[in-house]
Amino acid sequence: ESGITRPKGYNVSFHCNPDIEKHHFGMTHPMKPWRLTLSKSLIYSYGMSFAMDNYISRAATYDELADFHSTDYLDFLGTVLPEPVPRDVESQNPDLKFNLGGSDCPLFEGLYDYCSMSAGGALDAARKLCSNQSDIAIAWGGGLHHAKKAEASGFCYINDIVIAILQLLRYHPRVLYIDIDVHHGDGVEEAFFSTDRVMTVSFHKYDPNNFFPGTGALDDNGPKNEHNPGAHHAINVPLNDGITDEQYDMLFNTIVGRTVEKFRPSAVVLQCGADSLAGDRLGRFNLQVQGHGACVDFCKKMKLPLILFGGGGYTPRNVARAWTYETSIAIDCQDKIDPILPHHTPWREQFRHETLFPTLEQILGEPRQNKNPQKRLQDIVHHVTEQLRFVQ
Ligand code: V1P
Ligand code: CA
Ligand code: ZN
Repeated sequence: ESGITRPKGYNVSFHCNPDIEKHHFGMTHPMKPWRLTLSKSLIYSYGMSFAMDNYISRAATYDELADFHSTDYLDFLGTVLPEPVPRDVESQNPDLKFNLGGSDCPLFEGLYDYCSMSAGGALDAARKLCSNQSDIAIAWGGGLHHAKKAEASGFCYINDIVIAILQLLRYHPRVLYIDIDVHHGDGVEEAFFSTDRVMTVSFHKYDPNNFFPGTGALDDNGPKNEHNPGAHHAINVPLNDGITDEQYDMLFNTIVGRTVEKFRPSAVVLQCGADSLAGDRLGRFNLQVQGHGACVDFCKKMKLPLILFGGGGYTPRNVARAWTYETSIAIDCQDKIDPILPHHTPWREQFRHETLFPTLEQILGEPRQNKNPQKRLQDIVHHVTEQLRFVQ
């Protein structure tokens, strides 16, 4: 009755695990795994599950995690116990091992299970692409882009994206990674610094002194020694507060379009962190659900095998709206769904406005001041275009 049918000529798989959603980082921590429950309930209420292959993802094994992470780190992660008293915001323990146990990466009940399950969903998605069973694989529980080989960082313990890309590289000669989370995708960038088989492109708020993680300047493009095949294969798009849909889409289409032309990837991974939306608790941009979703639409139109991952997103109702709209784009029913939220959605009280596309005024009252002059955006496009001359 919803009119939502399977997309013609291609398959979409949806990977989730209700056990991920039960975990929590602590009362005051901004990362809320239940935002996945909220997103899924909205997606299902629209009837979208009938248009996809739905899988409950399994937990990744120790060996699968060890494809990227050091065994010292994994062993420690597997044995640490939750802290009896949660730490105050910003308090850091000077003897933290592997950056575990601070305010950003707390030790909570079931931490290892949480990590192995989010990596499991990401790997399942990658495997569906490798076996050609899916053309688009969606894992909103994945996208934890800050984790390093032997270090937790910025709410991320296991880099499920790196593990998924390593799986894709077994079948695909070149993988393009794109990151629209408001934060720099530093962990993924660093993991592939020395290969020309992965190109990373991150759009993010950049302020080396006042915004996490402080890396990702325009001219940070990978170690530039002449023997490094990965030189020039990291693209960074540093932005200021308040960027709008229109500006972001111009940058995204131009930069991603030219990158695809030059790099010719055979698979694409898009991290759809929803903290780049207006009104996010940690973010600073003025993006709306439409502008965020336009990035997914652009990637889908490239007609290459595509993974959609989640990532950040700290105002759960907006996260749910964005990932619902983006699921509808993946299954090609964005023009069929009702912009008025379905009435029988559980958690209905979470959505103060009854629409999938709230206006900036509804979200913020007063939109955030846009500190991205047009001239600066042109300089960014120019730099990236010059950088791409070095590719291939
Ligand atoms: O700013 C910092 C560090 C902690 N200080 C010593 C500097 N951390 C940020 C981390 C943001 C992580 C984003 C993850 C992702 O990219 C991917 C999932 O979205 C941070 C912030 C902030 N406003 O940037 N931590 C916290 N806020 C925080 C607040 C309350 C409780 C715990 C952490
Ligand atoms: Ca980013
Ligand atoms: Zn983020």
